Amino acid sequence: MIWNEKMECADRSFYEQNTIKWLQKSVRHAYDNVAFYKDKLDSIGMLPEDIKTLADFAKIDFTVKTDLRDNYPYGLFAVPQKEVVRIHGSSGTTGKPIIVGYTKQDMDHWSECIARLVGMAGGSADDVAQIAFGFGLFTGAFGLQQGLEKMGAMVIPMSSGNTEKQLMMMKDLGTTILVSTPSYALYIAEVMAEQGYKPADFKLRLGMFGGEGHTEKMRTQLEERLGIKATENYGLSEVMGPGVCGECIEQDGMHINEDHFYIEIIDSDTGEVLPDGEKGEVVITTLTKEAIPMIRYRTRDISYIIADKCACGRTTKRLAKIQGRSDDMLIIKGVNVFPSQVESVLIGTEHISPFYLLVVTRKGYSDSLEVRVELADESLLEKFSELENLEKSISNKLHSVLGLDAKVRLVEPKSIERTTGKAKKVLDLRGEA
Ligand code: DLL
Repeated sequence: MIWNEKMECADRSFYEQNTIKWLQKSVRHAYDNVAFYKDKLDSIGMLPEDIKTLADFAKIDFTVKTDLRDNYPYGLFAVPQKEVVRIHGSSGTTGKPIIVGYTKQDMDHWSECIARLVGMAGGSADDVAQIAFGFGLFTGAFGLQQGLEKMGAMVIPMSSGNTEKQLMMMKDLGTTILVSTPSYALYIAEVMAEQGYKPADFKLRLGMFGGEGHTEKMRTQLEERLGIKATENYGLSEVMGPGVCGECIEQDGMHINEDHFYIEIIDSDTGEVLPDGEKGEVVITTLTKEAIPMIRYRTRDISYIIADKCACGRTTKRLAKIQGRSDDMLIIKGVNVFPSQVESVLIGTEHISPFYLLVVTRKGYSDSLEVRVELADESLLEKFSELENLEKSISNKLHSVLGLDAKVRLVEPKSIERTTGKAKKVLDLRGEA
């Protein structure tokens, strides 16, 4: 169902006419209330009202993650603390988190954006949604919860972990939508099979996955193992959390909530804005955020914009599946390697499980990549020549995709750590030599 037809199916001219006005308004709010943005505009002699075209807007310097760290905790807030009703933070593992805030109106907008995403994914008020993201500073769980409730769905706030209980609730309460990271969903599917369940034993029909990417092959695995249609959605704490964009059932790019976010794609090296369809770094500007507006925030995520009409009837532009993060990219012997390239080779290969780990080491000046691949079951453990053939065939495939020799190490079933949140797929030991 289309939650907000007026906004999601508006004529393109509506967005073309209003985007500049919305940008001006958001920049004005930031300029008037946050010294950081006032300095940014003053340094180029620009006032918010000088933004007459998208090219004018592109003259404003980018905002980056360290700007949030440098202004920790409240330095980028644009409203007095008493107007802030909620705090969230980034999922970073080391150091101080990034802190973001929401006013009452921000919370309303957030629920609205998520309700649209639920509709896009094919959810409705009839659904029972199990949230298996961790509740806490992470934006995923609370964000999805309030939007699902706005839609009228029934929410089960399970949080992450305790997988057997997740399955019990899923079965007993008749869960129809699973909300989690794709890697946790895969783990849930594994435990489901171990316990002798089949997808048909559950009412599950839809996955709303996000917080990290997954390849198309991984999507197929999730759909088959859980008996669902798997959709994904994208966002980041700095600009709201989930709610920026989400896939419709066509599964071909994520519809952007264009009345709340303006997305540019830039060339990471030159900073130049690229046309629709060209791949580069995603830069997001919030159009309505009150508590902490973000102007031209560099996400480090790599994607492109799909502007043609979607078969679902929505007219909003779409963000293609995130291709990786520029800081996920490994450079090994001068070759660029994204974990997603490795995943695209591994997933679906016979005899191996979808869990893997990339280990990068350095000896002297030479880097090497080892790909730890887990055997699906014990059946090959004693068969030396078959193991050797499997290893060789994976290594050849990796060579043709990566253009690099990677050592493939087959490891025992269940020996790679499972995750209930965002998976860590790379162990880079180069700094430790
Ligand atoms: O992960 C917000 C979120 C929660 C989005 C739940 C969707 C669902 P952060 O913890 O700040 O916020 O992490 C943001 O996660 O810059 C991407 O690198 C990555 N990410 C999030 N969703 C996707 C996705 C949330 N669908 C960072 N595909 C972002 C690929 C994603 N990467």
